[in-house]
Amino acid sequence: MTHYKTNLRDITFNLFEVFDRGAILGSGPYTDLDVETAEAMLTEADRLARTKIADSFVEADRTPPVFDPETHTAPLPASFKKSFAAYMDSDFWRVELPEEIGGQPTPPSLQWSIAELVLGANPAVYMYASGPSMGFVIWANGTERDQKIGRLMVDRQWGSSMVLTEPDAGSDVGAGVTKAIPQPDGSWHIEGVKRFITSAEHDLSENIVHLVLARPTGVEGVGGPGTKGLSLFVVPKEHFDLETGELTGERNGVFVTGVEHKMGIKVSNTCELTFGQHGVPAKGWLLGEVHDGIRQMFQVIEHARMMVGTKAIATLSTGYLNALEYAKTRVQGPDLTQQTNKSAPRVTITHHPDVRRSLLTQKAAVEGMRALVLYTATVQDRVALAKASGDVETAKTAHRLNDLLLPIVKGYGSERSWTLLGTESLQTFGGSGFLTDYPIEQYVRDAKIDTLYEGTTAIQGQDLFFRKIVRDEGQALGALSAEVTAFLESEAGNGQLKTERALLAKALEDVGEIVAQMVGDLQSSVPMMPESDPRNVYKVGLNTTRLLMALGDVICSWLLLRGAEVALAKLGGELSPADQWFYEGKVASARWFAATQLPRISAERAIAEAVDLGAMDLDEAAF
Ligand code: ST9
Ligand code: FAD
Repeated sequence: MTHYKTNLRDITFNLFEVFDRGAILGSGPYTDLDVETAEAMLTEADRLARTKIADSFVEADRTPPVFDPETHTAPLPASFKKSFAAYMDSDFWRVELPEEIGGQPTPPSLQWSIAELVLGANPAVYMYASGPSMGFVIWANGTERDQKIGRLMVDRQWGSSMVLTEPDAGSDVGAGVTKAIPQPDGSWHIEGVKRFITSAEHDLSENIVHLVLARPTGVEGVGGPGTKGLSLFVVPKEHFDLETGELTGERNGVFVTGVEHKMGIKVSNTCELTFGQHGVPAKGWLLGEVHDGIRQMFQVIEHARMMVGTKAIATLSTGYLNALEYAKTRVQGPDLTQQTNKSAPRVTITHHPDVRRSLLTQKAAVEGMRALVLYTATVQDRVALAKASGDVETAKTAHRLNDLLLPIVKGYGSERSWTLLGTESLQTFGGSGFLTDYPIEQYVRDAKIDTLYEGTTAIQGQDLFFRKIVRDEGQALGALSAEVTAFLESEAGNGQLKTERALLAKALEDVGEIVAQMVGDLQSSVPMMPESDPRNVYKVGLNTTRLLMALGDVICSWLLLRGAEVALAKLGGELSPADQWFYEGKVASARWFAATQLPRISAERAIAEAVDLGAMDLDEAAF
């Protein structure tokens, strides 16, 4: 039986009823795609995810790959290979690629809907399958040579890895010391050790292309300190013929020298990757023949941050649905109104108010965050459509909004998902949740990584405030705020969402004040300002994660209420019982989230406004 429970109804509700994606299908770049075809794709992806892709989820966790130091290999279990093959055979990965290199033009909103289904079923399948998409990045940034490599990665379905982290360079990528030394033939020799590299070794494809950040040496004007001194290199595991892709049989000098033993996602190989230390040079090629590494790598990182947020939310979704199923059948204790009657009939735990609190908390959070992912994806639709029609200004504005939303999808999405999986989904099972008989304990182990890789939550909070708000001069935040305000001023919900609109208005005001406080603290830390104190920037740093979480709550609540508005309109008409319950559930989620989550933001504002330097003044010895 599959571990994976999906909520396709909620995905299609967001896509077609709330965000009206039907309006962008059938024309422009998506001429060949109508709503019916999109729905058929989702139905098939849902079926595949629940069956063949999910099939190896548990077994691969229990029998993870074993690293062989003699051969530098870590082969994957047979069960996982079957799941991977089913995904590759389905061609769903092509939706992320342009037609020119074998892709199927698909709006990002539909791409991420399909991705949710795969990532929830078996996240490592999606990650091992990223080679063709990485090929696209190489193709899009590359010279004629790189474009050939990019195409080969698609045509031959090669694997790939993104290679940034080193033992002393984690969050601080700019501390990386891996070197790149130019060669007379135009190639580079890479020397150094990278760690924690996902998918750097496996036996799912004949070749793996590593995209590596390294610091050029011996070249005038490039390779200085920090991230700006890093360049991006294409480093294959096996050398190949550039025209045909046939492997030459010559091994490149990049070897996996260790695979980590982890808490979760055990089937996803996390590798130490050593360059040029096994008697063979690790040969690489400078991507696009330009020294622009960190900017190029961020094209991959942006995609991967969206992916990690989507993975986290997909896992919470199946965690909630498993918990719900269990709660409907687990009989324990009497109804609270009968608690003094010792012979009262025992009821299923869904009758207990505290279990209902927990279930609604999970349901509302999942639906809010799914809406957050899909709203962000619609902003990416906007970018894609504007680019296709040559509307540069719209593309830029939408890109800025996408930039603002990404740390929220990744940082807020992963924090809320992981926390709720443990405190609510697992808790609903009682002691049984702690057992390996149910998938929840694996979900909790597998989802913890989402708050760590692709930039920890702290990094997402700083990215949000310093780069996406301050450096952007509040433009994207202002645009988003205007969208929320327009909703607040509308008659959304036909009078039935008045209380929730008032709660949202107050939360929007509170979050605005948190931003104002942080901007004030930042300004007061800048030398030249009257009475400035450079240490005041610490006050900002004490509030960045707070802002990330508070803004995430506001956006999720707004999107839930937009959904509730649609649902209320539908509830006025004739409906099947299934639709009646679905729409009632949508309204209930939105109300619950607004009532239980938004009032907390006033407390967060008070905490933010009261911030002082006490935590920074405390001697380390006193901790
Ligand atoms: C990892 C992988 O953890 C885990 C999962 C792997 C899954 C498998 C792979 C799947 C991959 C999918 C591939 C397919 C791709 C398909 C794509 C299809 C389209 N946004 O602020 P500064 C840039 S990997 C954009 O001074 P510092 C920008 O160029 C490891 N760009 O930073 C900027 O220049 P400028 C993940 C950004 O102080 C320059 O960086 N590791 C952004 O030098 C310098 O900026 C991490 O994520 C942004 N948000 O360095 C590290 N930010 O300003 C986390 C910066 O002129 N640490 N740039 O524009 C950080 O992010 C740090 O903040 C830092 C700081 C390193 C950026
Ligand atoms: P550190 O940077 O040492 O952070 C430790 C703690 O300090 C964290 O809580 C962090 O939030 C905090 N901290 C650090 N700096 C700051 C700061 N300036 N302000 C506030 N707080 C800060 N990397 C790749 O390149 N490619 C991959 O494919 C890849 N896959 C991975 C897979 C797994 C399973 C794991 C565990 C890691 C992977 N990574 C990969 C590395 C991952 O991106 C890093 O672990 C992550 O960026 C954090 O770096 P770190 O572990 O060195 O922690």
